[in-house]
Amino acid sequence: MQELTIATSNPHKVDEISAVLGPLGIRCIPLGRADIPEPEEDGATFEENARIKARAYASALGRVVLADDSGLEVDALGGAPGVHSARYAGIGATREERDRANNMKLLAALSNVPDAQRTARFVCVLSIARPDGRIVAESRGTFDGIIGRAPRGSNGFGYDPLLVLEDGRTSAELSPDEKNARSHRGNALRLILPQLRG
Ligand code: ITT
Repeated sequence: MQELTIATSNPHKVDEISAVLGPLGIRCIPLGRADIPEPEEDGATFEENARIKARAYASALGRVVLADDSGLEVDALGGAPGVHSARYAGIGATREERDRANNMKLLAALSNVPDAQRTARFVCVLSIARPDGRIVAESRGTFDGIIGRAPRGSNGFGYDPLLVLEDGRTSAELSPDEKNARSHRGNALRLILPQLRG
């Protein structure tokens, strides 16, 4: 069984990535160390931020790592919150509090926007780096929907309760397997796999 370190502070990402890669014989190792300073994600794109994280953690650990930069693009907001999705509202001591505040801010920003203009998508960029800083694989996946009028569902994390899919359910109403089968992260993982094998 191969091992791959998942360079993220977000346990939900580790769970989703492990659920896809585990059955394919890749054991995902969480960071598990609090002493590595989180790099500043000051890139203008998901690609730049994914590379920043992958390089920083690969160099600190001396191991090949996979990093994930992701977020929500809302068309009526010109693509915001985009790369700023994690700290859109800028408040909350815990991840759950930050997610709730982000969802409330997004609903308020869209309160006057009609349903037809509430199109949005999750984006996930995965980047794999070696300790010398070389990026050896990269992929991007997306997951389309519209932003609902109120949060629904208790699975997933982040903006999942607000992204309404074609079948009327939100991303937070999908089981973990259903989400991975359709999501930005699941799609990015399926695209990076052939590069991993190489
Ligand atoms: P790391 O940087 O340590 O990986 P993070 O959670 O801060 O953890 P990002 O900087 O990539 O990760 O921010 C991603 C944010 O985008 C995340 O906090 C959510 O608010 C949102 N997001 C990403 N993927 C999502 C998903 O699958 N479902 C719902 N929201 C998601």
